[in-house]
Amino acid sequence: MNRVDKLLKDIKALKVQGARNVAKAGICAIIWTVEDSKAKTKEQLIEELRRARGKIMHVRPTEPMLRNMMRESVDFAISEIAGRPAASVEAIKRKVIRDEEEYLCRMDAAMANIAEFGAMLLPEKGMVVTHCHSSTVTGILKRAKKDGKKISVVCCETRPRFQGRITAAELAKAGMDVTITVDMGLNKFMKKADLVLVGADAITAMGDLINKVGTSSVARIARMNDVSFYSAAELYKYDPLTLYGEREEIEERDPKEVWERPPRGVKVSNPAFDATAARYINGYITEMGVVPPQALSSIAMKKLKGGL
Ligand code: RUB
Repeated sequence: MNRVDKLLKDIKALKVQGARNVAKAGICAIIWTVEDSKAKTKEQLIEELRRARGKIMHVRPTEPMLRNMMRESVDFAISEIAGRPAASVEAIKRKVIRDEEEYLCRMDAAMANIAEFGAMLLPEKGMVVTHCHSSTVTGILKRAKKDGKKISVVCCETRPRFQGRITAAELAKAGMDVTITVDMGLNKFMKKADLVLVGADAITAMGDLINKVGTSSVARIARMNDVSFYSAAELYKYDPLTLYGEREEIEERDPKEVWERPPRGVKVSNPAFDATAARYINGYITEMGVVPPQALSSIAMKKLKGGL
């Protein structure tokens, strides 16, 4: 198995998890495709890039950030190749790799902005509830700590794959006050929470949020307790297809993740994500600032250069 296929297998198996990490891995897979390419002509290189993009885009269905970045970066690479008729194939490969690395740098810059905006939103001292593991959320929380804020964090364990443990371990390592609870154990904490902060896998044209299954219940519990609910998301999480009425496909994962050998007659449901309606969301923390769900679509469309 070549290293690109191995990486895609790791994404499928959640060894690489979270929308940003998956999108970064997608860019990395394009870089490796070019590094390992045997293409002798530009046409062959374009064909290899298109084939790799097709494979990468479909590795996790509910990840518009991956799709958007694959569309944009590979389209850009193809236009660069076409626009340099005099350049050698080797020179073109080097250029494509540099451009893809630029995408990774821009992702880091966007993350730094989100961390700054998010940290400003948090109180000087207080409790934040989160769900699953979002690198964007942990980035904000660590930035808040660096800014001197005293934040305690409660995270759900996030069955069946326990991504909450990744969050808890990461924040504890960063020296933060963190508690993990069973997924339905939030009630006790929500009464005292100042804010809920979750990540995003997809955002629809209506401003609805698709994130780890259970997020919509967390949002409802927050609303019942009058606690503000924010999602931290790069604008690439927006899915432009939803502007045309397309529904976000929710990934259904292997039932064995829930119950290895259930008794005969027991059906197992294992959706990876669920949808939280915009009305439960106070705002999205993006690289352009904190925006209400209703405004996200128009701001995101400006960033997604290729649109669809
Ligand atoms: C992860 C998850 C995260 C988002 C955002 O689900 O739902 O909240 O992907 O993460 P899974 P990030 O573990 O199934 O990938 O902020 O890192 O993009």
